[in-house]
Amino acid sequence: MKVATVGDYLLYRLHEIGIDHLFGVPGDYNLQFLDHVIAHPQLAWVGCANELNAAYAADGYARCKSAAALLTTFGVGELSAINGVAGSYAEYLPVIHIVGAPSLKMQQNGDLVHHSLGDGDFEHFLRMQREVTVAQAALTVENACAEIDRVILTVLHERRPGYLLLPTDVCEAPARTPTTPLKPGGAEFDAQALAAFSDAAEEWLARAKSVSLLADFLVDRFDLSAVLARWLDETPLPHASLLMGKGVVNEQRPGFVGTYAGEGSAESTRQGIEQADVIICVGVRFTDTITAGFTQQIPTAKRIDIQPFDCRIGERHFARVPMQQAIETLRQLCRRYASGWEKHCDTPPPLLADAQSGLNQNAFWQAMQDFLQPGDLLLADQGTAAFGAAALRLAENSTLIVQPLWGSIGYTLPAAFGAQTAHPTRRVILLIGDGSAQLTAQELGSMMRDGLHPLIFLLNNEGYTVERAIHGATQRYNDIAAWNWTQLPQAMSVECPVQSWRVEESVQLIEVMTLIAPGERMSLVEVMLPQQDIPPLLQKVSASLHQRNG
Ligand code: TPP
Repeated sequence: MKVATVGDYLLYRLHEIGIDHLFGVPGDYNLQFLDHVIAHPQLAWVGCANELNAAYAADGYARCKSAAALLTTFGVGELSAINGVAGSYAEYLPVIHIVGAPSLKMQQNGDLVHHSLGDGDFEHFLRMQREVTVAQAALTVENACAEIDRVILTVLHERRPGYLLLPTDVCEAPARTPTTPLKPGGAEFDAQALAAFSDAAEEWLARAKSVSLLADFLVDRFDLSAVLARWLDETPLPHASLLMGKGVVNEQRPGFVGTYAGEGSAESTRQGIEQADVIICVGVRFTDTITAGFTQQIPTAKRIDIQPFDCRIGERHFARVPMQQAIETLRQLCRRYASGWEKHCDTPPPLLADAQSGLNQNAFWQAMQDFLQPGDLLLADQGTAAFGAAALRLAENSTLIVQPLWGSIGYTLPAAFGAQTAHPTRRVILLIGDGSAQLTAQELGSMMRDGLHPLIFLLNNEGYTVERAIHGATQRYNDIAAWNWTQLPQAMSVECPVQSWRVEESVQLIEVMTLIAPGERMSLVEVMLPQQDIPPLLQKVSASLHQRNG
């Protein structure tokens, strides 16, 4: 692609790092840039219904590709997106947020232009974005190319969002095709610290009688799932992930004991992890909702903790020992010492059989378990959906997208749009509550426009059940407007290539599941569930949250 302007240069770099789509909403400060996007031979524009959804879609895309890009307009657009970008920051997703801004000339004059606060200060929003991005640049004609490179490299290194403010005249300023490719620097590495880490780990592993492993989302974010898989294939230690990183390990592999959630875990899962002499944690952050309120029993005294850029063994800290080197070191040590460790571990318990015939949470999750296929890409929103999905045993090569730390409801619907755009041939299954879907439902229209075909299970339990479980079970504030869900796709697409069903009985659900199983057409299944029914993990989490808020 020929680079003639700064706008072209930016697109060249985005494409170079593996981005093929740009999500966003037009505005007059980014329209010219959009002409360059449309003219780009490989990069596709993906228009969204609003900027919040676009940010969520970019986040979903970044979970499936090397990075994502988001385009909004100054002030009104970028501030609508900021919640989504903050989610990407909290949960480590490399999203490059490009904001089309008034020209430098207007800014220097202090013009009272639309979408500004009317005080001639054009940095209000840049200052706000600083809190949720790892690198920012207000581009000028002089600095543009170098700053674009710096921001992109920082985003790739830290796996968190960056911000580029692109004034209209800077976008059109001349630029040249880069002569050298972007070279992401590796994590800072200290050979001495690694040797000390290796010695200390050996001391622990040589005398351990049992060793377990917890892996979580940061393994995925720093692209080390394959490295971890090699380790676990060689030495199938008793292992688990937490909900946030569910899918990071193959749940069908020997040694997998279930999804760990502190006291919210199945007893055998908990014992399989907690009772080992040494517990190796890789890429784990213990946050409240995935540990049933910090009830994990993983004492520092028996924990080896591997983080992206440093490690700990007990109280000892090893700076500049990156995750990849730490994993390789532990893999070698496991090969040497694992023969002396206890081998028995339980497989994850099956979902509880339900004597009742009615369609309830239990029946739904059992049916969903049977529905899963290898390679599925699931998304579960932050209601009963995510807490129910925690108990599923995923098929091989499956992915689960959840957002339990940022926990912004409605996130998964546009994230499914982003994920399916990245993986058009995978079967995408969206599990979302009626309350959550009301926040971002507009993006169904964009998915239909683009011919995408996720299978959507809309859990209709008449309102905010997860909130009812925490507080105000029957209060009006936990009710929502009753929508006619099965009619919605029709209203959102003139062509409407969607099939929709409403199911009230388990047998209906199972029958519909067989019809939609191939995943070749977009399907919306409205699943009617009891208003106060919640999955077991959520019972424990909500009790803990209620107590903490009290
Ligand atoms: N607003 C945002 C953006 N995010 C939130 N997490 C909340 C509000 C608070 N909140 C958490 S869960 C929830 C709310 C309002 C209700 C979710 O209801 P629904 O999607 O219907 O799921 P259910 O638990 O009923 O299955």
